[in-house]
Amino acid sequence: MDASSSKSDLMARIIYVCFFLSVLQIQVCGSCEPNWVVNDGYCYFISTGSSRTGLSFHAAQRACQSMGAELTSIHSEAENDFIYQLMETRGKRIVWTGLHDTSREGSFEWTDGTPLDYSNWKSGEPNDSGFGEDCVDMSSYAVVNGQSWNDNNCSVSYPYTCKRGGTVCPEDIETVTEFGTTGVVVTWNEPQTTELSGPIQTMRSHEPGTGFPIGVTSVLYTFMDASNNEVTCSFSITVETVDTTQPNITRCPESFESVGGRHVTWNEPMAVDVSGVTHQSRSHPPGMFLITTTDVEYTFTDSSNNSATCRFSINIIEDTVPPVIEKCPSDIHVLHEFGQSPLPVQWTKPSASDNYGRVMLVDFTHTPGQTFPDGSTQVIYMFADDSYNVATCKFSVVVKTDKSQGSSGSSQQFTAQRGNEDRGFRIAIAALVLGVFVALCLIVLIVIYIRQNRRSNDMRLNLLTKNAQDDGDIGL
Ligand SMILES: [Ca+2]
Ligand SMILES: [Ca+2]
Ligand SMILES: [Ca+2]
Ligand SMILES: [Ca+2]
Repeated sequence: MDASSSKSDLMARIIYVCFFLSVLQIQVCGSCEPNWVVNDGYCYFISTGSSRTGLSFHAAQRACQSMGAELTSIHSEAENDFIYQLMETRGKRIVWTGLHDTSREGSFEWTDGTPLDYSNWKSGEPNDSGFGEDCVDMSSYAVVNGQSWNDNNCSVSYPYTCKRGGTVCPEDIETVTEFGTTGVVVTWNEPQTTELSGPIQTMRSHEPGTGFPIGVTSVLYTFMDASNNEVTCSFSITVETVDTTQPNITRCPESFESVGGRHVTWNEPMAVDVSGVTHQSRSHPPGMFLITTTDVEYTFTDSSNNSATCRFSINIIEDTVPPVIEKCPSDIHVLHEFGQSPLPVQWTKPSASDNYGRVMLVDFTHTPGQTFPDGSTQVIYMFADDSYNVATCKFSVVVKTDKSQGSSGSSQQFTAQRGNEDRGFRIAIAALVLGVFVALCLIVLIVIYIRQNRRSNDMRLNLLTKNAQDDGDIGL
């Protein structure tokens, strides 16, 4: 697309929008009145009626002046194109412009007094043909090489186009800012006016590019010329808040495995949001899971339908190893004396551990402290892990009544545990060793005593012999 077609497309869109809005009597394209169209700071009008009904040049001029305007003067190709588009939009094939040479033949001038700085004469025009042609029309159907102006007889009735100064005022501005902020910087093209001439003083309530708070703010421009003629332009700036930020999820769990345990729990994720989390959903709550991999998903949604998702997986691995029972009691033998009441039988409860997770005592037949009847009774403890692998502890309580014993005592409980047998054996050996040691000591003491006694007798015999010799010597 070349520059000229792009330009004409843009112009067409502007005309269409402004026309449409003017039909709705909404002045958003400037300060032009309804049925007038703003362009580059000026307001334009095309007479109503069919394409062939209209007024003479001078009647058309008076009609424009009655609306505070003049027949249209054209000063650029862009403005000329704009008039073409306006004519097509309103269904006009030909209109009077404000150009004429009624004052002096061949000296064309605009009725609004602006300089003749642009022309678009059709080839061979102006020709002042017939009885003289002093007023200029432009036709949308007779454009040759982009040119369509023609001098014509001023008394011919044609539709006409009027033009007057206007003020280009920005449309109302609506913008948004993220929830939680206090305002936003807004900028706009500053309004212009062609309604006033000469040095114009501009006063504005707000500068473009400044911050505007949330809500509606009115912006007012006031233009004033040297004669204190005043034109105003106002528009509104509406700032609304939006929430485009998804909730922020905290502590989303990592994927994890659970071996054996099908009852799984975790710290559930949470989320925060500037406008609050209004909805939370989860695919699975903590609880029982199948032995497989399960994807778990939490979704948090805010009031503006922004959502955030936390995903993780739980892999349940099957446990086929049963618990291991520790300290399963050996069989217990109880000797019950005839005629006595049976006494409670005591044992230490067994326990169990598992390769994974917890172990539960799921069943048992007896408790320590119970009495048992004569004969053999089997005691059973049953343990299970989270995968329902079961381990069983069994032992017997054997009660035997001794009818040969008197009533000197009560029932006697002993166990056939190998540990107890070993302990008795060791005690017997120790007693035997101690007895041998004591016997040896006694033998040693007896030997020492015998020797000591023999030596005393020898000494006494020697003394008696010596005394007898001494007595004999004295008698001589
Ligand atoms: Ca002429
Ligand atoms: Ca002519
Ligand atoms: Ca949000
Ligand atoms: Ca297990």
